[in-house]
Amino acid sequence: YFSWARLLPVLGTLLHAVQADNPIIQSIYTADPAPIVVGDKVYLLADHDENGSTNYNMKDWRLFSTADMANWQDHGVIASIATTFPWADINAWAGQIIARNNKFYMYLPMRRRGGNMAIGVAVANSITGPWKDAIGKPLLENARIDPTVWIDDNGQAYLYFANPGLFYVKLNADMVSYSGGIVQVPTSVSSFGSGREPDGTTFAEGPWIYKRNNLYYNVYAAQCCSEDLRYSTGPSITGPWTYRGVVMASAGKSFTNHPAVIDFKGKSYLFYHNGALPGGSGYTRSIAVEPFTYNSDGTIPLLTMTNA
Ligand code: FUB
Repeated sequence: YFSWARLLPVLGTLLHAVQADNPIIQSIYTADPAPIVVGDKVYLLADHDENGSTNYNMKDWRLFSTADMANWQDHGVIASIATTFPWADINAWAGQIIARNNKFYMYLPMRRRGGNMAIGVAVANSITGPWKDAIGKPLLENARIDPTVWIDDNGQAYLYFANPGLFYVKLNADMVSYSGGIVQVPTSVSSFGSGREPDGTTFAEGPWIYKRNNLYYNVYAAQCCSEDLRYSTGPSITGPWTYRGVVMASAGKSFTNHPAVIDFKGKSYLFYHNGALPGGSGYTRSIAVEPFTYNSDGTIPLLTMTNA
């Protein structure tokens, strides 16, 4: 016999399978999403904001995975400053994982003991670990943060990083060293729009570099602080970049935001963070995701946070 009482839980399950509720991780505070598709799953590297935090003194990095963009498995701490990087002391910030050589490489910013922010690199045979410091020292020093990595079609890997300014190095095939110098990307108004950053553009931090359909994208956190998300595109991984506009117009209850974009099972997704969980703020953030469809010319539509 027909009964709404029986049907509603089934409908609820079906809806949940289509779209996860934001924020997607509700058990802890998370920030700076870095998803990667591995096989039939998305793995999500996340920073971990401590309960009640009033600063960015984060200590470890977390991993989550999903096969359906609705149900997320918690793989726990995959690297921490205390156990993985003895040369660092605090500030486990925004990183990214990439696969190569039948291994996984993870680029992570943290503060060198008694020094500035630096970028380390960890390596693992499986994305769930165990992860080890690959070189026992920083790969990049001098206040570098927010690494994003991409392997171009010719096999050359590029590690971009930021703040202040936008830079890249060409990684060697071993993925744990680089050749040539650090290249600073010119941040002109035509590349990053006219804004209130010290260089007169909108580029602040958090670049996420990728290629899709012969177009290179640099989606980034803009106009610190409160940040929004904007993007530029270019004909090559080194640009020249052309400013394309706003992707998401706020950071919610956070004052930073941080983008990541992937395609998975035929859909495109923007990951970001805000302060949507109870107790949420600029230092107790939550990762969320919005599905979207590229416009036919490859531009990204303006997206709105849900459940912010
Ligand atoms: O989470 C610490 C820092 O805040 C990140 O490195 C920036 O991108 C901003 O989200």
